[in-house]
Amino acid sequence: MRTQVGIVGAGPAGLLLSHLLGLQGIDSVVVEIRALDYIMSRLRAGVLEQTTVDLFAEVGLADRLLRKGMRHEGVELRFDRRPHRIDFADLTGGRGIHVYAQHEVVKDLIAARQAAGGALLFEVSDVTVHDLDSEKPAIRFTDADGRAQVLACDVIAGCDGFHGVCRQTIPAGAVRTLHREYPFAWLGILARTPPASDELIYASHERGFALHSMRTPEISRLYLQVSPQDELADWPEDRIWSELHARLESEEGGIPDPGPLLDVSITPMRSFVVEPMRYGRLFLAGDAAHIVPPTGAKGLNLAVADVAVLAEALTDFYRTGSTAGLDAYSDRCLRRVWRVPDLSRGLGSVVHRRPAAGEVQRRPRHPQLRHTAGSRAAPTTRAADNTGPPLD
Ligand code: FAS
Ligand code: PHB
Repeated sequence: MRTQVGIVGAGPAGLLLSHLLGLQGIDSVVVEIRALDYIMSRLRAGVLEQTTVDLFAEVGLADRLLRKGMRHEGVELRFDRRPHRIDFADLTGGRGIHVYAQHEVVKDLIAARQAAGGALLFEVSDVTVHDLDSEKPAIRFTDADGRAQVLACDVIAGCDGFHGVCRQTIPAGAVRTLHREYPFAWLGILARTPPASDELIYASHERGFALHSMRTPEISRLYLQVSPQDELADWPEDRIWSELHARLESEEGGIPDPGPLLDVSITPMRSFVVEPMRYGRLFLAGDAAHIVPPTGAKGLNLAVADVAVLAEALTDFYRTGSTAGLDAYSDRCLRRVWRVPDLSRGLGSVVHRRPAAGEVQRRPRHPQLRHTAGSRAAPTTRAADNTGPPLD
């Protein structure tokens, strides 16, 4: 088999890259270890920056998003049992966010690839990547029918997530990895109960952090800060609801009624970045190159930004033969990536309760939140960051 760009992983990064390249007449093949049904139902992110929505609209991927997604023009920080709203639209000249589930984004991307006749190979196995420091790298894999395949390409895009094979194939010492584990995790639930708020609520409470998000007018998505040692068995349904109610309490209501749990999971909190995001003809994008705590709701949006830059660089490469864009790829993406841990940690450290934090660390939390919500400068920065910096 032969293609121009071999893509490992059919998450948002790999599928969007294949779509953007297809629009430029550049051939690609996507190889994915999981089944189509699985990746179209995998529960993940839910918040799209304005920058991501604008890009999707530009490349014909926003029809269903704009019809079914929920546009928010602000967010609520909840502390001292009171709501404090940050008005994104007012502070950014009309920008907002869209709440639209990641698996819906993946469905739209798959539909667009299938409509364009894109090559998507699911349920492959034994994926390995080779000759990355040559001009003819290759992806070896076993296809869904058990046949051994070799996909020769000019470039490989490693879009295979944090646990993927591509980054692990890079020789030790050729890249640097920076990571940090946080002393808390998030218990996430999906519940069939109408959201109790029209916008997201980030709640800081002495019992710990809570987040009220949603997926549809009938389905709420809620998160609780828990200990990284906790297991699902430690969190029976009634404990989840009583803790949510305690942490979301407010003089002005806005607390969801308990409802049937559709999904419960615990996600560890970590930051991880690999530098550079490239090795020879292998370009890493999305979670394969960086993981950020979900406090900033940036994971999916960063993956989108990476492949927008990579698609532009590859288009230039195939149009003009210039490798300038490819050579600048990692620096351009890392400039954006390094803004996020600070962002997430910035909010993360004030809304989360640090188990070992002493009085000196705990006391400033709410005054900091009051500043974040109260003045004009701080919320403007927060609004600009949440709605997404422009693709530069
Ligand atoms: P993905 O992980 O989405 O996709 C990688 C793909 O590669 C997968 O389909 C995988 O099956 C495939 N793959 C792996 N190894 C392979 C191999 N060897 N060969 C072929 N294919 C291979 N972000 C938020 O902003 N908000 C959230 O609420 C949020 N919740 C999250 C919850 C969880 C449990 C996780 C893990 C992440 C969450 N994120 C969230 C971050 C998430 O949205 C990611 O940033 C986003 O999925 C990144 O997209 P990709 O880089 O495409 O990676
Ligand atoms: C979500 O809706 O899943 C979500 C929203 C905001 C976050 C993280 C997750 O910061």
